[in-house]
Amino acid sequence: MEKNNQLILALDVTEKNKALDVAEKVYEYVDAVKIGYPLVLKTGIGIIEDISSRVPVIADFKVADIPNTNRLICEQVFNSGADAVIVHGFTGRDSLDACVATANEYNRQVFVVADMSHPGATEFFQQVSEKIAKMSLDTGVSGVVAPATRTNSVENIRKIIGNELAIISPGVGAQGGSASDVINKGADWVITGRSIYQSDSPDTEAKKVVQEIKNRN
Ligand code: 3DU
Repeated sequence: MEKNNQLILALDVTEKNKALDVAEKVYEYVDAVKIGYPLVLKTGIGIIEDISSRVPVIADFKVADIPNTNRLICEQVFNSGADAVIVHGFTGRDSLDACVATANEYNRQVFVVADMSHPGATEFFQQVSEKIAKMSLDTGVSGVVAPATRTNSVENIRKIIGNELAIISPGVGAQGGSASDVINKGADWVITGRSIYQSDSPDTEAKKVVQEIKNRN
């Protein structure tokens, strides 16, 4: 994934035509499209191939199983044409290693969820997020996911991972996070879904985010 506009679209619509229409409108503004369970469960995994012919696809399946099952899941994800997969780290190093080994076979990428953006993340996730960030170093992953809704977490995780890993950051727009703030705190890309795909003009919304990032102080 090339770092141009620093924007990743979260394409969480459930109708194939809507997905293709929104994607078509925003291709020029996004560096990747993130596709997860809502769209794949409704339309089938072929949607990843459809979109990946135009732009890199990050498959957000938050893979969280034993190593063998993780390997089987990642094989299907990469066979579908995805460029990267998002996996959980709390399942432990062996489960993460299985994802990375599979990604290496396909020459693809892995991102690890280091912290989450919703209020409930403070109940359990925050207590392990630093450990997950540390564990992710030297594993061969490309980066971590950290929340735009809590930029102090992004700042902290950036200190832990240095420049070795990228940070992709969801929570901009509908969840209240600011694109310029989280990029200033160390994120490489922001992830935005609803504020773009629910808009009457997804291209205008995507362009706004890109301009906010480019013009930030
Ligand atoms: O809130 P939005 O509609 O902009 O979408 C955010 C996307 O990022 C959505 O796909 C969600 O599942 C994902 N995500 C988070 O929002 C927060 C996380 O910590 C991890 C992933």
